[in-house]
Amino acid sequence: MASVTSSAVTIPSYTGLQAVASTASKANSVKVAAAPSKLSMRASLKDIAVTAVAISASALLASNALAFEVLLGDDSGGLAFVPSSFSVAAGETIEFKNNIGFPHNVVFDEDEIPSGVDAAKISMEEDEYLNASGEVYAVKLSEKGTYKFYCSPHKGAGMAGTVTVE
Ligand SMILES: [Cu+2]
Repeated sequence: MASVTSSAVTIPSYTGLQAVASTASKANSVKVAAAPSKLSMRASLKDIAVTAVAISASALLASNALAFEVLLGDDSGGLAFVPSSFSVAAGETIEFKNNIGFPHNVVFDEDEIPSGVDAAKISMEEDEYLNASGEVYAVKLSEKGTYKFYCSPHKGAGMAGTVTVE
């Protein structure tokens, strides 16, 4: 019995999780318990691959039709919103996406937005930051007009922008 157990464990050539699983299902519970590290490692690698696919799919969705994307920090390391001046439709999602040179944030200037709009409701806190590449701050502006915004850590360096909601 002991020799059968060890051969059943070493037979799988690990061409895929499927092969491992079907071999394991023919084994009794003792054998499954004895086949530990390779099986669990395969499973976790597969989980990681599935997660990566899910992330790239949602990133595609987000950057294509559903939202207007603005990068925080230009690709050469400049402290800027890219683009820094743009137009969106009322209610369209704007995704401010952390790129380079962070921490950044997005604060709308309470004196440079349409009257009646509460700057606090559409802004990040002055001391709240996007700290990792790819982090997103998303906002929808429903009132038409011109809005000016800035990044509070880099306001002095000119990191600011204008969005026109049409
Ligand atoms: Cu910044």
